[in-house]
Amino acid sequence: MTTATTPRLSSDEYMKLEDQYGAHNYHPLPVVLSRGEGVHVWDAEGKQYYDFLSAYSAVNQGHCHPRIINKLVEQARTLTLTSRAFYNDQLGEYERYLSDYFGLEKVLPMNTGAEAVETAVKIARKWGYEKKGIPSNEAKIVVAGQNFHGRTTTIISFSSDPDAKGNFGPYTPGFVSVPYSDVEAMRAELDKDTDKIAAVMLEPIQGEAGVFVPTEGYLKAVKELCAERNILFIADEIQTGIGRTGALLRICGDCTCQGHCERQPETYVTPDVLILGKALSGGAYPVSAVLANNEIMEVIQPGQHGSTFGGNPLACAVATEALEVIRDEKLTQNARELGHHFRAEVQKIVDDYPGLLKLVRGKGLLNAIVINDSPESKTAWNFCVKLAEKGMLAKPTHGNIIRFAPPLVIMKEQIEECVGMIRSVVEEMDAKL
Ligand code: IF1
Repeated sequence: MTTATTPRLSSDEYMKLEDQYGAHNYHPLPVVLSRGEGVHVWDAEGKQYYDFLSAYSAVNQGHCHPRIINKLVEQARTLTLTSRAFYNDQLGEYERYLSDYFGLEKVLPMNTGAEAVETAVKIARKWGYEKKGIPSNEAKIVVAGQNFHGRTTTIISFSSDPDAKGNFGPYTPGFVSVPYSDVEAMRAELDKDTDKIAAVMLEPIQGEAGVFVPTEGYLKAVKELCAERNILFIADEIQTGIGRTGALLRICGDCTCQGHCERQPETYVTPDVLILGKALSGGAYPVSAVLANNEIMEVIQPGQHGSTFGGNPLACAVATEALEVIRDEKLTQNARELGHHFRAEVQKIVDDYPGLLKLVRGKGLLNAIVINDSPESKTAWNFCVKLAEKGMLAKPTHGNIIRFAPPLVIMKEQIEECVGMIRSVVEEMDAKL
């Protein structure tokens, strides 16, 4: 708590503190945030911004959503952590709620995204040995090039990003990478070693790769290839799930979304293993989960996996409320409608300034523009610095791509105001080309 005897520091001073005492594992934009509400955040000097990163899609419900925060405080006063050595009175109802919400029979609760991905990898391998009959220690999991699934030692073992991977070896074996959005490459790989492949794991849209949307029908085709070969399809919806892309999940299939998303059975598919994180708590607490049907989840027995904090009462209460907010406020629909509007408006800017902007792409409110310059250039970074000056926060990825992912509670007029800011930055930068 701030008291009268601890004066607040300036943004410069806060940045110096992080620089001096924190590990340098990030390179943040020079903005120090101290408050958030809905689509807005404020810096240490009180300047207001629209947040177009949403903590990498963790605050889909908006910053400090009052319902989620009230639930957090209420549960924090009652019971926070019991460990799984005992039952608690929140976990079972939460698991039932998640199971109904996403249409899969069982839930394994964890905390961070990377932990949930690790959990899915372990489940898939064990299923491979015990259900599919893969010879001991020979299971393979097929992933896609340019993937991002987190930062643990096993997960970076199948990364293609030299920064994420370099000098952290030796790496975990058992992963094969194929080009993303290429059905024939996937088919060839799955036909090579079919009896040893336990699973395929994909992001339904590649976030870190720069909001890379696969070709229409890709996910369904991969799911079919998997089903024909007794291979599990694992969907990492940590970033794409929970309304972000204008559907409850990017891969929706038979989910019991109760009218949440466009039901297009011909294009949507059901994953065998579903990984959720980020917005599962609305950003109020680290909550992740892996869902699968009984036949798969039953390979995990007591003592074989877990986490001190996984499934704690505070997490369960917060996550249930966060999902209810998505439903009650129709945030999935809002993401879909305003996403169309955003892309249409930004497309006009792209058309007007082809020298500076290459394209806009995305689904729902997970979008990106590609700057017409090399990934090594500073153009995208400078773009984001200028946007911040105007009152809008976004972050470059892969050098020349800028992701736009506001909280899903954003309104049409606010989208239009932000498109105006983008246009004015483009005008200023284009004049200097
Ligand atoms: C960072 C990106 C976003 C994820 C998918 C698992 C995880 C993530 C699909 C791991 C995490 C983050 C982490 C963040 C940057 C980030 C990111 F730029 F790398 F691509 F969101 F856009 N699967 N994504 O996107 O979840 O363990 O972090 O909870 O700072 O590393 P986590």
